[in-house]
Formats: sequence, C-alpha cells, structure tokens
Amino acid sequence: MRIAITGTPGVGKTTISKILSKKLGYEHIDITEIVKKYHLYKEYDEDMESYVIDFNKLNNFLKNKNNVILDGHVSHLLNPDYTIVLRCNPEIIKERLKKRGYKEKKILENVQAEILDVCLCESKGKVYEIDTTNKTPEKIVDEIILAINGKRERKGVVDWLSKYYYLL
Ligand code: DAT
Repeated sequence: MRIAITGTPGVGKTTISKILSKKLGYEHIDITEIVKKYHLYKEYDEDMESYVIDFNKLNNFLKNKNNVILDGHVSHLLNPDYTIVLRCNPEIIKERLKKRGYKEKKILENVQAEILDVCLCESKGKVYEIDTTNKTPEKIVDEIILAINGKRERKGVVDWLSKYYYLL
C-alpha cells in the first residue's frame, strides 16, 4: 500500500505524515528531502527557489517501496494506491509560508494553487479530501485512518474560490 499525502505547501503534510506513519507502522518518505538527498532532480529553479523533479529518477527510486507514506505536493503523481488531499484556508497557508521565509511570488503562487484546487484536480484514483482548517493533527490523522479503513472516497469539501477570488 502506497499512501500519498498531498496538498499545497504549508497545508500540514509533513506534520500529518509523521504521525500517520507511526500509527500505521509505514515508512515516511519526504519527497522534497529525498529529491535533494539523492539528486532526483533535473535542475534548480532559481526563480521558484525549488528543484525541478526528475520523475523518471524519482519513480525508479520508489519502485520497490511498499507500505509507505509519500509526503509531498507531487506525491499524488507517484502512482499511489490511495491519495489524501489536505486542504487549508489560504490565509493560514499564507501566514505559514511567510514564517517559512518564502518570497512573495512563491507565497502567492501557492496560495493561488490552494484556491484553485490544483492538487485535488491532479489527483486520480482513490482520493479522499480533508479540510484541515482548525483541526488538530491528531484529529486529522484519525479521520484519515477511518477513511482508509472504510475505503472512502471524497472530493469537493471546500470552496475557497468564491471567498478568495480577489487573490487570483
Ligand atoms: P507541509 O508539509 O504541507 O508544507 P507542514 O507539516 O510543514 O506543512 O506544516 C506547516 C506548519 O503548519 C508547521 O509549522 C506546522 C503547522 N501545522 C501543520 N498542521 C497543523 C494543524 N493541523 N494545526 C495547526 N498547525 C499545523
């Protein structure tokens, strides 16, 4: 079983993945970390201050991995059996990314991606979407475990667009 924990940067993927992997006894794989560590990228994009992932290399690295939590904003593209899409109020994401020291342009791109449901729209197969806003990590993890056990699928739990369209 490969579980993808996806969502816009700042939504809480790593926080949730760490707790979830412990509870399920799965290996936690932080995609951003392994891409850097094992040079699974094509180049560094100075403008976006991020690595351009080489998906051939990344998929090859992951090919024999089983019972894993894939933690990253592209994890839904890595052939998971189940995809959890975390959502969070764009204003909260904005504050978290500011604290992380992201530059304005990168913050805006990510806030807009959250408003436009980018990770959700890209997710295929079994997908379960959760609005994490004002929920504790423990509560979110419990909800994920219930969803996985019940093989639940759900899409369309938030509508940021009608409230935050002016940020686009
Ligand atoms: P991501 O991995 O999606 O980039 P993260 O797990 O690093 O996000 O979380 C970003 C910040 O938000 C970090 O300081 C922890 C905090 N956070 C994450 N989930 C939270 C939650 N459910 N409630 C409150 N704070 C949370």
